[in-house]
Amino acid sequence: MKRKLILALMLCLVSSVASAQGGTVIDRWVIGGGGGTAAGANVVLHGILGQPLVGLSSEANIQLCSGFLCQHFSVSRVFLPLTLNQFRYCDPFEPNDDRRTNPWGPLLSGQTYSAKLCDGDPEDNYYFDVTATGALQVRLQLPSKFVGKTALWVYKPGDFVNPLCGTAPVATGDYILSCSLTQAGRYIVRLYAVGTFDNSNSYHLRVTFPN
Ligand SMILES: [Ca+2]
Repeated sequence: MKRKLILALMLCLVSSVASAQGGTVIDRWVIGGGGGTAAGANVVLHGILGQPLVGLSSEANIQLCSGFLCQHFSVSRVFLPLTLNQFRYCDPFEPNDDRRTNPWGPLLSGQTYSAKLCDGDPEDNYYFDVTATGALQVRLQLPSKFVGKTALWVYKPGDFVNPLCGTAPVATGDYILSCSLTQAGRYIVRLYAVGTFDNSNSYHLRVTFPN
């Protein structure tokens, strides 16, 4: 209740100032329910909760901005919900956080790939294409803080739910997973860490399969 009262007073104050300066108005359907900035190491969030209209109206000697983001944008409309951040992908294979929609690939048999599981990077997914049945070997080398906290799963073609093989947690820093590929097609390798991340050190992944 107190928050609503403060908000109402703020809107009345802005509106009256605007009117006194010569006719610029804030539309009555503008809602200002929150706002502000929260900053971390590499992330800045601008909160605009409850602001369906963000824009700038100008006259000769006055400009009114009906939203907290006007200092950053010159757009006339912003639609809810809007959350902006400055998250930067921490390896060249991202975004690859969803095995169904954006796995990176194809991985080449016998080639080692280096990537990271960073802060805000929920999981990494890759695919590789198999043309013949046979043995699969996945070698995963982990930075020390991921040992005992990382899951590694392989999914067969057309099944994103039940892993063909894998393990969780991976208990050693140099782990080899072996299983049989009984059909040709596109396979998924999925890995993620639970409760930790590493912005500096890479893991190394190598998949070997018949092709
Ligand atoms: Ca990653």
